[in-house]
Amino acid sequence: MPVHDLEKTFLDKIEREVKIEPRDWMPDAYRKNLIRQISQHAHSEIVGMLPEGNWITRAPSLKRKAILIAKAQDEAGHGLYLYSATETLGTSREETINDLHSGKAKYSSIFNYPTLSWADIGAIGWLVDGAAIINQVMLCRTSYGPYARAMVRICREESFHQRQGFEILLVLSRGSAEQKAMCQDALNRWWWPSLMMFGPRDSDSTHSDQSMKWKIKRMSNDELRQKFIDMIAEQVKVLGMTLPDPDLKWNEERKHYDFGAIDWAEFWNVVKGNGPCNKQRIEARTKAWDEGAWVREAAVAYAEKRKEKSKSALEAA
Ligand code: BYC
Repeated sequence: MPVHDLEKTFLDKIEREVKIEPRDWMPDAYRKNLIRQISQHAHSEIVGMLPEGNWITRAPSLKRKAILIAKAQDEAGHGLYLYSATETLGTSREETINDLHSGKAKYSSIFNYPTLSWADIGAIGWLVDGAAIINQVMLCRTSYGPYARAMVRICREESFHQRQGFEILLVLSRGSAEQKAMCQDALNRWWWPSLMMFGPRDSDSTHSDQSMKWKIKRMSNDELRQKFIDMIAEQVKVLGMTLPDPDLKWNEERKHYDFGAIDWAEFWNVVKGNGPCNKQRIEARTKAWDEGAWVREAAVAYAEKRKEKSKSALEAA
């Protein structure tokens, strides 16, 4: 079929909300854009385990430790679904992971901030997973089938994560003066970086226009950010805490919360690799990859042995 007709069929599917599947024809730029976004999403899940991992050995009780381990394990699983979805687009996992280690591929800016107290684990669950859900609910309707299907399961697990985070903060917010202060301090530090998770303002977003046309993205960065702010500004009242933004105010006319200026210079600085923990995060991932080489080699050797065994069994039959 001529490319023109293939493209027409592709666009027609997008228009009719029919999912694009791995073996379908797709424009090169669509494939590239998806590889970029899905692999970055996978890296975020994997790197995102590091700030939380910092607290597994120091969780305040056995129950808290078990919950945190389960949450980090979910994130490893999310990373794996997403690496697999990336592979369906014709790229190898090694290539994708090399791009993370070499600094070519990004991961969410939020994971370049340190987790200084136990309350940070609550703030990550409530704010970071909360922001992730708002973004990912939209991605359940993304046009690429494997990505959309992975998102459905991921969103279910993320809602549990968000609730566990909120519960950690709720307990602290009802505790001693010291615990209350710890809770407020965590919110003060995580609020602005969590707003940056949605990406640059729409006017500065490179990919949004095309991604919206192809229905990879179904809502813009600014729309999702506003949705998140409206949700959190209400939920924070239950905690009896405040958000560190004096300009945060309900606007009756807009039916949304107004909010103060985001420090975009800080965002770009972190994205470019100069955040508080960028170096540490990549070093930890590279070390884990190198030290895990023997596991990958053993898995390949085992798979080959099994293949050989079933081949000889077939020949003997
Ligand atoms: N951080 O054109 P734009 C989780 C980059 S993990 C770093 O608007 P796009 C969790 C962007 O990549 C869930 N970079 O981009 C895990 C682009 O640069 P490139 C994480 C950012 O793609 C463990 C440039 O800026 N969620 O929940 O249309 C523990 C221009 O941006 C960021 C996802 O990954 C950022 N925040 O829109 C706890 C969601 N923002 O690639 C929790 C999937 C932008 O041209 N991703 N950049 O070099 C998306 O939905 C979209 O990629 C974004 C950005 C909305 C993030």
